[in-house]
Amino acid sequence: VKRSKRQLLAAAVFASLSLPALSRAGQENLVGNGDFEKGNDWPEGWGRPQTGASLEKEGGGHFVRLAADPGQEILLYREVKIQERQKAFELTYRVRAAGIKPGKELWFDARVIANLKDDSGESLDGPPPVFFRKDSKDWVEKTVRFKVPEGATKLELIAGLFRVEKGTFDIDDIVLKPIDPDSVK
Ligand SMILES: [Ca+2]
Repeated sequence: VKRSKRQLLAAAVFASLSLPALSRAGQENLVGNGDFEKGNDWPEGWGRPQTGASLEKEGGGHFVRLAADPGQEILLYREVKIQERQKAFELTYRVRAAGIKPGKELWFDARVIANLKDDSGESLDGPPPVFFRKDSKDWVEKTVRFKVPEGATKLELIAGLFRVEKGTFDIDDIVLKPIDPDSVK
């Protein structure tokens, strides 16, 4: 009895150690360096906006801060090629909007957009943008799940400040992973 109990315990410990690793491996992030932890004064793999963007430190990690420059679009941009077998995605990220004063038009705010395009560059139906026109108070985590429309071969990820008058938009932990399309309503 003693022995089998020990075996059981060993199995339980093994399971608790191995399960998170397995699920991480099964959830490969298609946005490399989406947590901005690789790189010195700017994260590797990310184009740097001409003005208003910096890599900041907080709580032992890093995030990107975009700071408003009136009339300017200060954007992080990433393109992901969509594989044939990928029929739906889950996009998650953390953002913090502070002191946002939107610009004149409805879309002149802080927002994160996922554009789906076909080979000719034509935009297809994608998820609605997530936008902020005022403070988020603190970091907020967002999750967007969507199906890949027929013919989509490219996903454009754009996060930034679209001609806002004032404010900062902090971004971290961008994760894009394929999911089962049946899990998206
Ligand atoms: Ca980070």
